[in-house]
Amino acid sequence: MNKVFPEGENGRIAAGPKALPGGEGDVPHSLPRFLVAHCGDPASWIYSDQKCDGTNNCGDCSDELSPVTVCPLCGPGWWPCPSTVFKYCGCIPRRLCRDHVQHCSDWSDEYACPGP
Ligand SMILES: [Ca+2]
Repeated sequence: MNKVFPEGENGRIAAGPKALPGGEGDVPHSLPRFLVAHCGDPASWIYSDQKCDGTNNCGDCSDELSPVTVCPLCGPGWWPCPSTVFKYCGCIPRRLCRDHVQHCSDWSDEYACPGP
């Protein structure tokens, strides 16, 4: 599938459903249903492969966290914690651990995470 909207850091999509084609409230009926996932806000939608990809695409993390979305545990390159960064939700990339900048609300990225 070709995605035509701008991409953010590391090829990931810049956060926010409003960046998507069609925009808020305009679920593309031309797309197969399995390609579209809804956010906690029913007016917002994302592509299905943006669920559980570690990036806050819905803006409220409903694509990454329960009760709207059930994701597997953080992958090997990720550290589980409540993120202070809008882009992330329940996991942050381990490369952000031990960089002397807080990325977890409990500071576990600096004190508990062993690093990348
Ligand atoms: Ca996501």
